[in-house]
Amino acid sequence: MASIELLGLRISVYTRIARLALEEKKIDYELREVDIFADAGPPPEYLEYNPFGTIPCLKYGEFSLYETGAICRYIDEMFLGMPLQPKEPAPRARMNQIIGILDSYTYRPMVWDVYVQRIVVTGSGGQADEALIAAALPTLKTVLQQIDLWRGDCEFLVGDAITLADLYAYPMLRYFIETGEGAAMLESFPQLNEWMRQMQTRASARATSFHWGDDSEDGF
Ligand SMILES: N[C@@H](CCC(=O)N[C@@H](CS)C(=O)NCC(=O)O)C(=O)O
Repeated sequence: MASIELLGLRISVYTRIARLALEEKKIDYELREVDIFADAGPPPEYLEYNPFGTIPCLKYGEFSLYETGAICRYIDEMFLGMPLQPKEPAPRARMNQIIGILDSYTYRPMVWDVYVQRIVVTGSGGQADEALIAAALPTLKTVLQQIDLWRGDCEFLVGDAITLADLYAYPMLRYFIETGEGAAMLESFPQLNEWMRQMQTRASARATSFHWGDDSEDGF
């Protein structure tokens, strides 16, 4: 059998989503770090796999694939292991709706506008753009309200089995809760906070920790 390679970065949210899918399915793979954020831009050889320069990209023999949604669904449908998508149309649609919301209205404000400003920019001696952070928060609250409402009393975001919706939400929220604003917002949704704690204990979360040398992520 050909081996699976994932081109990406350990610190990248979308790389982690694909890794979580591989880990949950218990599939062997190799993470190959590609520094798309280098001053010179993505390495030219990477652009041959993905001309848009975003990560991750999956390689399986001669087959290569970029766009995390396509990668995760391929992993789930191609390989044996625990299913990561509901079979029934309504929960499957809800899962896809959550993924759409996370892609369209969450990733940029949550990770770039709040986390990067609050943690990365200030951590390197700069001044956070407070206006950018303030503008991001109302939308992020709406995102959490929606996810919390749909989840109800279920163990995971869509029903009582883990799905791709959980694997998408976790890495974004994991960065968000490192900020004061994110931690406070999540605490105002106690059930979602508990879901986060449960996600954090999973072997897949530990195996894909963002933080070098830290397998526990006991940061909140
Ligand atoms: N639509 C892409 C988005 C992936 C994405 O934005 N990845 C980030 C890293 S977490 C990235 O490559 N950013 C660089 C850029 O946008 O140029 C996907 O689903 O894979």
